[in-house]
Amino acid sequence: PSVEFGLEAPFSIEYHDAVGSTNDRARELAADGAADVAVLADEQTGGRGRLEREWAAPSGGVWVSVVTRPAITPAQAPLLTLAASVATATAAREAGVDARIKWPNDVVVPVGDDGDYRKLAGILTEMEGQTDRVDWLVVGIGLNANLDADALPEGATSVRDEAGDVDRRRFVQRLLEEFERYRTDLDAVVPAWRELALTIGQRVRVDRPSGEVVGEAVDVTESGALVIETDDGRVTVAAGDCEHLRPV
Ligand code: BT5
Repeated sequence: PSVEFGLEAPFSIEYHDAVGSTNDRARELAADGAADVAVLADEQTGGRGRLEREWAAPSGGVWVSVVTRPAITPAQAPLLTLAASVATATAAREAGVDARIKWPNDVVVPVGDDGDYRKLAGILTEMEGQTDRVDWLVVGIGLNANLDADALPEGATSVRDEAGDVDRRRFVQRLLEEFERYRTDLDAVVPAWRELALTIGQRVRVDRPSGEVVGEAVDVTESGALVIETDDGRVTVAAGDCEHLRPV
C-alpha cells in the first residue's frame, strides 16, 4: 500500500493514502528493527490520542509518525515530544499561523489574552525500552492542515482556517528537517521550547492520577517535566502523569 512520497527529508518516508494509525504502522516497523523512517498518511481511520482518546484524522491533514532509536534513557523521552512540538510549531509559523506550544503535547493557536486557545496539532510519543536505555521511540504528529475546523472536534483549528491551505509536501519536509535538527541536538530543545511555550507564566490546573495541582507554571526541567509554583511550594509534574492541563 505504500509508495515513495518524493521528499528529500532526513527520514525515508512510507506513504499511505489511508491507514488505521500511522503510530501503529510505525510501531510494527520499529519492532522489525527499522530506524529513521517516517510513516505518513493522507487519512487515518483509527487515529489515536493519549490515554485511549480518539484523534480525528480525515483526508487533508498531516498525520506522520517517526521511528527513531536515540541514545537516551526513558526518562529523557519526553524531550522528543517537546522537540516534535517545537518542529511542528515552527513549520506552522512559517505557514503563517500564530502557533504556540501547550505543555505537554499540544500545538495551539491563542484566542484572546486570557490563556484560551484552539488546538492545531497534537503529539503522541510511544516507546519500548529498558530502565536505562530506550530501544525505539515512535513520535506521532497530527496537524490539521488543509481541513475545515468546523468538521473537526470542538476546540480545534486548522492551518486552512488560520492562514489558508499549505503545500503538504513542503510542510512535511520542513517539519522533519526541524525535528531532525532538535533530535540531533537535545540540549537545544528546552531553550527553543521556552521561546514558543504558551503555558509558562500561566496559572494552570493539572489533573494527575494522584490528584490535581494548581499554581503558576514557571518552567520545564531538562527532561521536559513541568514545574508549578503552588501555595505549598514547587511541584514537578512529568508529562506521563498529566491527564489534562487547563488555564485557570
Ligand atoms: C493528542 O492526544 O493530542 C495526540 C494526537 C496525536 C495524533 C497523531 S496523528 C499521527 C499519529 N498517529 C496516531 O494514531 N496518532 C498520532 P490528546 O492530548 O489525548 O488529545 C486528544 C483530544 O484532542 C481528543 O480527546 C479530542 O478532544 C481532541 N481532538 C481529537 N482530534 C482532534 C483534531 N484533529 N484536532 C484537534 N483536536 C482533536
